[in-house]
Amino acid sequence: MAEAVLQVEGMSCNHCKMSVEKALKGLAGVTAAAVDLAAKTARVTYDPGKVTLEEMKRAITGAGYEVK
Ligand SMILES: [Cu+2]
Repeated sequence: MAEAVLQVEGMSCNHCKMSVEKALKGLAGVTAAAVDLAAKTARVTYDPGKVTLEEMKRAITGAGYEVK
């Protein structure tokens, strides 16, 4: 398992936090996703053999947020 911290822009409330976490957890290979609203980060635990950072970024962008 690997861990990554993504910088996510555009999250303003708890709903945003849940949307981003849900988008990440919907990816095969992501085992955990935790958003810190104040820090604007998403900490992701994932299997690098199953999912890439690019795919995570695309999932977040697809949910309507921006990854820095
Ligand atoms: Cu929101």
